[in-house]
Amino acid sequence: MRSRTTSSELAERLLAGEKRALARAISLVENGDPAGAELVAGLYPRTGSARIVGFTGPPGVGKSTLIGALVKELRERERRVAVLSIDPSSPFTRGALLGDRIRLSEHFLDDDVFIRSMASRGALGGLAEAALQAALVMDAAGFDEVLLETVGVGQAEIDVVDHADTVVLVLMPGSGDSIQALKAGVMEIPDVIVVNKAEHPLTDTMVREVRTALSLGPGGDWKVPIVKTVAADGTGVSDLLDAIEAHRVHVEATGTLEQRRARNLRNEVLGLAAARMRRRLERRIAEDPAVAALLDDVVARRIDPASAAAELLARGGDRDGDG
Ligand SMILES: Nc1nc2c(ncn2[C@@H]2O[C@H](COP(=O)(O)OP(=O)(O)OP(=O)(O)O)[C@@H](O)[C@H]2O)c(=O)[nH]1
Ligand SMILES: [Mg+2]
Repeated sequence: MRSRTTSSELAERLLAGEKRALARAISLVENGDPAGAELVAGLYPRTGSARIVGFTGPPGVGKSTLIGALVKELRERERRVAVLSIDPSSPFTRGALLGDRIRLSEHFLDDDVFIRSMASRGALGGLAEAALQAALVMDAAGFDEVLLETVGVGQAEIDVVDHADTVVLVLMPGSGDSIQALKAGVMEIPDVIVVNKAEHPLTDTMVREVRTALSLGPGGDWKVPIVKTVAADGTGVSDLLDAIEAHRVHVEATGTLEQRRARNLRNEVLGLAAARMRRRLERRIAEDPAVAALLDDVVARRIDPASAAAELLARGGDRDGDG
């Protein structure tokens, strides 16, 4: 079959680090093409050597600009870098802005830099799954660093940033909501915190607030560094990279990298399964008249919601593919 031969050929070109093959592979997973899933399944044993760094934070704090500056810094340190920018809130590939910004720069012709954006368009709840697969193929393609950008919305079953070995929270002066979320323990403590747009006069106030919020938390064996950057002109970007590398050295030295990856992968499997289950159930509700009738019974107060949920699950017998 055509897809089978192209798939092994594609895998070979991808493992050789060919950017066009990587772009093609990501399109396959983005479109939910079975050839994409097959490709990832075959490549998975060849993943695990890339360092995955996740960047999260409120909209507009400068994550993409910062990543653009980091790519430049990483190239100076002779690393091969892949970037995946994920925007779950937009039906458009708004992250194209990131691609454009870097494409316009010297990296466009650089074989050792690969940049891709993904939005929710078409992916129908499968965005996180597609993004994780994309991160895996970037890893398999031999990039030393895979940078993931997501807006911290935290309402999905899986947050791609949890795939990372190092999580960087990007804030800017005035990101008060995030401070509250950190204080309240709603937001997981990141490994590195950036206060970007540090030319702003309220930067040091912000840094103090972050420090206070962190001091209220559990406090492990890693002291979360707070780095000030002006992504727009590159100020502090080298310090940020040093902080990210220090974290890497720390997790490797203490053996927590393996534990962390094991925990992340376990959560990914559960998250992916839960997301698929949810999509199946939603489809069932939309398509199966018996399920629609069950819901009507709940509305009419003939059956309570918990009993109806139990019945919905007990019906089982899925015939509808991969969910
Ligand atoms: N003043 C100032 N502006 C900056 C700095 N870094 C980025 N910006 C600007 O902030 C705006 C948002 O930057 P982005 O990099 O798109 O921010 P983002 O966090 O990726 O945004 P989303 O992906 O939409 O959540 C842009 O207009 C940037 O030029 C900085 O250090 N100082
Ligand atoms: Mg962005």
